[in-house]
Amino acid sequence: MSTADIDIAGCRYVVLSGGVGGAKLAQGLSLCRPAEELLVVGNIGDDFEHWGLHISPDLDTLMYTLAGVANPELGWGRAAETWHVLEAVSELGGETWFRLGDRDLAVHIERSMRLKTGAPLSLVTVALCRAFGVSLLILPPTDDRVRTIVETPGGPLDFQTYFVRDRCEPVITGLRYEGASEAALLPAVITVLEDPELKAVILCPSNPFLSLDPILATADLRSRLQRCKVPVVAVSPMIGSRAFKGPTTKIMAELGYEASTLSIARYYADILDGYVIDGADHHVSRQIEDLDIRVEVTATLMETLDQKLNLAADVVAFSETMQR
Ligand code: FO1
Repeated sequence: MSTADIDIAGCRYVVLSGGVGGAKLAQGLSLCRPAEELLVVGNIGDDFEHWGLHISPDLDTLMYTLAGVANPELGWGRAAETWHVLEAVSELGGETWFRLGDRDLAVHIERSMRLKTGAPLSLVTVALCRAFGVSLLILPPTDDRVRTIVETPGGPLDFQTYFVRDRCEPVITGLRYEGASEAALLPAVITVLEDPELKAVILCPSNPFLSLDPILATADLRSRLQRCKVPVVAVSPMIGSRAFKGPTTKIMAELGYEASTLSIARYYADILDGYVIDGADHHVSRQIEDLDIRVEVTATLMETLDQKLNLAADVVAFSETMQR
C-alpha cells in the first residue's frame, strides 16, 4: 500500500485533535457520523524516541479511545495493562520515568519496526488502526518529523521530558515546533481540504499550544484554513477558567495569555467561523461574536458516551448553519 491508496473517499469533516479531550470528541463524532465521513488529524509534536522505540502518544490515545481499549484511569495507554517489562527495566537500572505498559509496548514495537523498514508514519497508523478495528481514518498531519520543543530558563526540553519527566514544572518561555515549517502536509489531508464535498473543519477541545498548534504549524496549515472554503469550528477546551485536563492554565499564563475561553477565541480568531463554548462561559458570547466568530453555547463536559455524542452532534449541527 502507498500513501496514495489511503481511502479518503466520502470524507466530509477534518477533525484536528490532540490526546484525551480530542479523542473524546472524535469518539462522539464517530457515534453521530458514518466513519468514512471523518478524517482525524492527530498531533505528532509529542512523539519521541524512548527505549529505542518511536512513541506517538496522541495518535495512540485516539486509536485506543476509538477502539474502546483506552486506559480510563491514566488517560493514556491501554486498559487492563500490566507492567512486567517496566519492572524488569527498573531492575536493570534503566529509565522508567516514562511508563510503557506491556500491551502498549507491543504497539510501539510494531510501529517502530514498520518505520524502520521505511514505511511512512501515516501508513503505519492506518495499519495499526485497522488491527484495532478502528474504522475511521486517523492520520498524522505529515510523514515528516515534527517535534514540540519547550524553551525554559534551563534550556530547551523535548516535550515528553518537560511534560512527564519534569511534570510541567519548568517555566515555559517559548514553544517551537521543530520541523513543522519544512514538513510536507500529507497529500490525503490536502485532497480532503480541497474537496468540494468537505463540510467543515473541527478543532477539538485540545490544548491550543501543545496539541493544536503543532498541527496548525505543519506546512502552515493555519493559513490553509484561513483560505479554505468550509466553516472552521472549534470547541473550547476550557469551562470557565478550568482546563479539561493537563497544564493548559499554567502554560497559557507563562506564555502571557489569560487562561480562558475568550482568550483562546482571540488566539484563533483568524481561522474560526464558529466556537462552541460551555454554558459556564455564556457571559463571554458577545465578546467572541465581536471577533466575527459565531457562538454556540452548550454542555461541553464529556465524561459519558452520551455527553460525547451530544456535544459532537451539536458541533456538526452548528457547522451546518454556517458558510464561508
Ligand atoms: N504520561 C505521564 O504523565 N506519565 C507517563 O509515564 C506516560 C507514559 C505514556 C506512555 C505511552 C503514551 O502513549 C503516553 C504516555 N503518557 C504518559 C501520556 C503522554 O505522554 C501525554 O499525556 C501526552 O503526550 C499529552 O498529550
